[in-house]
Amino acid sequence: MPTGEWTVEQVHALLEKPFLDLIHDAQTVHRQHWPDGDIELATLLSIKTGGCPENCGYCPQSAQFETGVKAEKLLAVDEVLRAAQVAKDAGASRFCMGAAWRSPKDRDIAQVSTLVAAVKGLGLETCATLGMLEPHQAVELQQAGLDYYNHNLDTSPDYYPAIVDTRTYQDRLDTLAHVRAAGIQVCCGGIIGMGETVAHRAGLLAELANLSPYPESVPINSLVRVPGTPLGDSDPIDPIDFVRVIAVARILMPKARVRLSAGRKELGEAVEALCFVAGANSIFYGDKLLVTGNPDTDADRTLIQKLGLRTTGSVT
Ligand code: SAM
Ligand code: DTB
Ligand code: SF4
Repeated sequence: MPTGEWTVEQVHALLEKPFLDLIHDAQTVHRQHWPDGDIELATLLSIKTGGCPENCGYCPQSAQFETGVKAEKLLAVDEVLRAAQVAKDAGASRFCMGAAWRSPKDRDIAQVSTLVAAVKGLGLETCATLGMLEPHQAVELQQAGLDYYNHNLDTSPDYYPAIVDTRTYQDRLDTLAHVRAAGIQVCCGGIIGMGETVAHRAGLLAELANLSPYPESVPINSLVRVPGTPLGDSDPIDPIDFVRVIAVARILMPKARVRLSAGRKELGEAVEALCFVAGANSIFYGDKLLVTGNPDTDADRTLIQKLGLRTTGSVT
């Protein structure tokens, strides 16, 4: 996949382009690179919920905040397989397993490897997000059949310390490098609505686009404002600004799956439709994200039918 050298200033200028010009440019790039125009359906499951030692200011699963999320143990294989089968039957093509870990232990990796192999056996693409990985852990997951690893940069390098201080941006980049070296495809994106400036958004997008190669999947989350987290009473985002971020992600990373991720309940159908025009071609599909809500599958089926969207899996 080709990688462009984008400066933060260039990306900032794109974010501030007249809206109709920006959307036209993004849709043009999108049509060139994705002639089928299909939308990927990815379903999430929290396989290990809550009790995380990190202090990411947006996250309901940190043990440092009172959010009402209880710490649970890793789910058993049959529970995960049941959820994966439901996702597959509903039309998902990718199944992403999330764990509230800072960095898994080797015995966690062995257990997750069993889960990955079982889910892969159902004919689904597999993705996992487990926190920071060592190189040998990434290799073990790849050998178990892991197709994608999700590890978000979340925001720009300069704004990152305002959001989390229990790890560094470089820690995130190191894990992404280990994942890439192990031959796992990279899923990496960020969150909009954490009080960041347009320059910070440009910094995040430039960082993602300049990864070499850039990620195969780019989840763009709109902050889910969870009471009890430091960012729980952040100002809501302007939806047009969110669409701009999707459009610029499409222009910078033409071959990536740009995923409309957390926060879809608040965006509403019309803004989501604009995001598809701007080049989003993946959504999280299923009633729940990790611990917070998502539009239910019936609502998404209606949206898919209303817009006549083609999807990677078969939705009936
Ligand atoms: N613990 C692992 C990690 O941090 O990489 C994996 C799970 S963590 C919940 C995965 C991602 O979910 C975070 O990097 C962040 O981008 C996203 N996320 C968490 N809470 C969110 C929220 N309230 N709103 C939007 N995105 C959120
Ligand atoms: C991503 O970028 N967003 C997902 C997934 N990758 C793991 C997680 C969103 C979490 C939203 C809040 C919650 O339910 O915990
Ligand atoms: Fe832990 Fe991940 Fe939540 Fe941060 S985002 S607190 S690392 S689960």
